[in-house]
Amino acid sequence: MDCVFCRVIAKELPADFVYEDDEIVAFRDIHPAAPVHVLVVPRRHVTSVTALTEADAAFVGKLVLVGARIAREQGIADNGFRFSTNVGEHGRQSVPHLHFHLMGGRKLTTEV
Ligand code: DGP
Repeated sequence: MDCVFCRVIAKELPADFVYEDDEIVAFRDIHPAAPVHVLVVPRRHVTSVTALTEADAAFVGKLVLVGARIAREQGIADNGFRFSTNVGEHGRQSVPHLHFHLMGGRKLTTEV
């Protein structure tokens, strides 16, 4: 298995998990860019949002709802946060396994 997030999900690599269910996990980013920086990740290996289909519509909704739930649990929902996904080279995606960055805990810049 050469996907780093598949290895994290398989517990072959350590991570600080904040959420797990049968389809989705969330763990803290190894290089946090904000006081709260969590990655919301499908267990299933999907490269990016461009690999999703109409059949994934409900699943995408669940990913967003899990992100909002973790934001509330982490205490950043009231002041606001960013929930974003990078895609491909121009999007500066470095790990080719779909993930949403949940970032908050300070006023973010346009860059981060
Ligand atoms: P992106 O550039 O959008 O593909 O974001 C990938 C993020 O994943 C980046 O912020 C660093 C983080 N990351 C990379 N490898 C690991 C790891 O092994 N563990 C954890 N917790 N985060 C990782």
